[in-house]
Amino acid sequence: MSDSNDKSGVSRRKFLVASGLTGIAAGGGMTAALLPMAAQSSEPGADGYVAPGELDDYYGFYSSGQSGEVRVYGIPSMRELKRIPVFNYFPATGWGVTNESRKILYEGLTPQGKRRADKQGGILRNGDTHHPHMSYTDGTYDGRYLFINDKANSRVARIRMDLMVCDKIVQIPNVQAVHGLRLQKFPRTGYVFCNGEFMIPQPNDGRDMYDPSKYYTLFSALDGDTMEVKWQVKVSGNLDNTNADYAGRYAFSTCYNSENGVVLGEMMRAERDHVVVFNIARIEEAVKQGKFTTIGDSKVPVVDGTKGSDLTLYIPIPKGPHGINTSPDGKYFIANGKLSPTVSVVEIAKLDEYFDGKLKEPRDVVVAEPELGLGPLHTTFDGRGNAYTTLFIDSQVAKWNLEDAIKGFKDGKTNPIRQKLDVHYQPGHLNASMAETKEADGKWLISLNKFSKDRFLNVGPLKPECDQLIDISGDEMKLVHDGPTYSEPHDCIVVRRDVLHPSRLYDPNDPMFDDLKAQAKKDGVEIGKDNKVIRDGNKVRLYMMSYAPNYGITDFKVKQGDEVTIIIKNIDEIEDVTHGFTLTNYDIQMEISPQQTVSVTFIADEVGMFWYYCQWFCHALHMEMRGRMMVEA
Ligand code: CUK
Ligand code: CUA
Repeated sequence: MSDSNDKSGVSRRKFLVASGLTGIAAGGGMTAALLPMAAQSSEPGADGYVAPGELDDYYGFYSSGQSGEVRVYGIPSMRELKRIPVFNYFPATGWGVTNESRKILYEGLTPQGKRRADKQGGILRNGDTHHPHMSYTDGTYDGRYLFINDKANSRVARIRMDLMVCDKIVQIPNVQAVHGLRLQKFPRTGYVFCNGEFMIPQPNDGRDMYDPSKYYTLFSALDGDTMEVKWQVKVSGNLDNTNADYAGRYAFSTCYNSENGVVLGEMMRAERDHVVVFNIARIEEAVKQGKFTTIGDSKVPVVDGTKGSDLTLYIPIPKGPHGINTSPDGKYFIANGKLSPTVSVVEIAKLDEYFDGKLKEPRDVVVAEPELGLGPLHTTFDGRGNAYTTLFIDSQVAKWNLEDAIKGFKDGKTNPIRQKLDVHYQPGHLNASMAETKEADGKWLISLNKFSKDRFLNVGPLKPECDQLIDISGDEMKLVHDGPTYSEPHDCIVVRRDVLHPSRLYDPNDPMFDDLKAQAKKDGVEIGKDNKVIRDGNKVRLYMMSYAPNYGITDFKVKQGDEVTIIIKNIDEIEDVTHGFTLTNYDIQMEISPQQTVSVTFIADEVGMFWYYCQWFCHALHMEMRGRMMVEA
């Protein structure tokens, strides 16, 4: 079987259109009414229609806001393919239940985070994901990892793209509300840059909490390979969104609270806030030379990048800027005005001039500031020189031309706006296919709209969002599809499918299983070969295999109060034959995919007979796949 993610997408697409036409010819008027777009369109698949059995050309990776997970979509069909649990608890896979997931959820927490988790049975329960971004090599996606922030508990997670499961979570010390997150694009990722959104007293141990003038926040860089926080930068004002250039030299963040306010009125006072630019080489040099401090019990080096520092540049930007987006040619970044109808275009080459002392005024790096409409939040690109900006208040996407905006800034008359398209309603992020890379291809754009109002069947006061698919391959944007999504994706990236090569089965030699193998070795057991119960004082370890439709052990007994660990390897090698282990009335449930080994530990505190069963439908005899645990008094 050939790799389904190769570039044969083009030929599949042609086949799709051809077969669509055949259907119309054969089926007469009725079929034509159902399939008109494929027939009328000169652009293959311009309607976003992907026939049953056909594969999408792109993956969409969506955050999920306060649901705490990552979602995987097919684009352009907008079919939801998978939910990857990250900062949430997810019974279907046992995320937050299995020993392996609980270790990932716990070990990267700060001491304060661990104390909080300990009081709640070892996990933090909430997450708020906003910004999913895929690792880069040389300015484009390399398909290794996806990183995502958690605003609710100030964490960053990494997802392995070969398995599409989370493998690391780290809580960022000394900050609250990790919001903006972007990755180093060149030479590779490299750094994961993240913003602590809220200013807090430092150290936050009760001493200065009534003196907001002492509050500040930090910009953090972690190492995407080790997931260690390498350094932090103390800044003036707060930090909202962030991004990086395509040369590995700069990161830049928006600030909507340059006033250092703690209530809304105070945060709104200034006509201009700012973008702060971080000079990566200078920061690394300062850390190397020991020009840093540390905060509280954290050992992370903190350098001073507040106003006046030569590590940073503060560019005044009107007013409360939000999203910040780098053009795929690497020449510009765009700060989106939010409370100002403008976006500010900064030429990245001018940052070099500023840091070299050739420019005097921070505003000299701004090369355009077009007025686009009300509430510009985020911008994306088509790789053909055009930018697309969401207008939250106007409920529109504005398409505009970058070079014309720069011309207009000089001559005061060139109008860069090409088109405004109504979206439904109140868009936040938007992202075009591959637009966050130097391979932006300008085919599809997703507008992630905060309100759906009347676009779907009414489901009560809490409604889905409305993500809209827009064809941007031609001169005009065309709205082609509405897709409901639930609480509450902020952002997504659209990734060409050939970038990814996910595994079909787990690899039993994956290092993720090393801990279990080491334990098994001590117990004289070979995982995947033996079905055995090991007693070790009041600890019981049960090793078994699963294979459709059987468990290796269908009866075992333990004593009340025993600490029981169940270790199961699914030895099926057939793709998609996932088993599960649910221990009834013990609140335990987990997934075991082919060639995966998982474990769960619990105290057998209730006496009696308890059935366990497989909860993933795996076989005609799936209902019969069960066994009994006897807990003796
Ligand atoms: S933020 Cu949500 S719409 Cu968290 Cu990226 Cu702008
Ligand atoms: Cu195994 Cu259902």
